[in-house]
Amino acid sequence: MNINWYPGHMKKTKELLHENLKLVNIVIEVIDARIPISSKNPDFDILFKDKKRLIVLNKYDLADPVANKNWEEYYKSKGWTVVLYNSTNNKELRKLEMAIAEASREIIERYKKRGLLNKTIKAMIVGIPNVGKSTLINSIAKKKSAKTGNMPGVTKGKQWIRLSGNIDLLDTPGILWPKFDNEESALNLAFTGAIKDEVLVLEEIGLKFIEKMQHLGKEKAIIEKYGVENNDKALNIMENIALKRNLLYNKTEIDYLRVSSLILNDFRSGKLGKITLEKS
Ligand SMILES: Nc1nc2c(ncn2[C@@H]2O[C@H](COP(=O)(O)OP(=O)(O)O)[C@@H](O)[C@H]2O)c(=O)[nH]1
Ligand SMILES: [Mg+2]
Repeated sequence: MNINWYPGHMKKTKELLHENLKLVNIVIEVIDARIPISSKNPDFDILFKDKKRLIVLNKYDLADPVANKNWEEYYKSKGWTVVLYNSTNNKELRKLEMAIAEASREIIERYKKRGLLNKTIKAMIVGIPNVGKSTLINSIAKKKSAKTGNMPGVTKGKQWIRLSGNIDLLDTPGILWPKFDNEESALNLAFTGAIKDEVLVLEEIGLKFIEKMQHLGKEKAIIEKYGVENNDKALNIMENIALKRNLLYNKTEIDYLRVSSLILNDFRSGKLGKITLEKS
């Protein structure tokens, strides 16, 4: 699979990321709990090596509860603060604030020793497309008042959102690019919608998704959702779904595009159940 990622805009996006990184002590990396490896790029460990890290396993409401626990432990064992989060539920905001406070503790201690009691901690949100950065920032901004930064060293016009515990969050996220080092990661990104459908052959992605579910031993989620007969061949399952749902051309031919869209949209919106595509 050959995917052209971010044609053209990447240079400017990278420059902005580097500029904003200089302003913050903490990097809040949002990843997709359904694909906790593919929605991360190991290159960023170098990019963020001087920063405190908070890993937000976002969309955990769509992911498998047991896998969520395992992934939380996995990233904690790397020494990072980790939080399972649902950006669409602002009742969870307190949980996020507490995680940010935990990640800030060391820096606050250091400030205290130097007599800097009221110094604010500055944080920014980063992540690849579609992990929920904007949803997260908007939900925070709605609850908190945004203020224009006029602090020394802060570029004029940048907006900061004040969180509890003297923490200022930059209101624009840093956009990262995923690593396409193997087809499996690229497919995982396609399944979750992190790659725009327009650049994909959706019929192929739908088929690969059924194969992936078979590989994970989770094909039952598909079989039961659409009430079709199971089959070792993913293509047969797909065709059975199309027949069942009447997704046909001229009343006879399978409409592979529509049946693929149906399955992928149902997965993306959680209608196939809580599914994690990667094992820790
Ligand atoms: N179920 C669920 N959906 C989410 C969550 N966070 C974001 N989304 C959805 O994921 C999609 C992409 O979110 P967006 O904030 O635009 O991602 P961004 O590209 O990282 O800014 C949107 O449809 C959001 O509603 C979450 O925690 N749970
Ligand atoms: Mg966004």
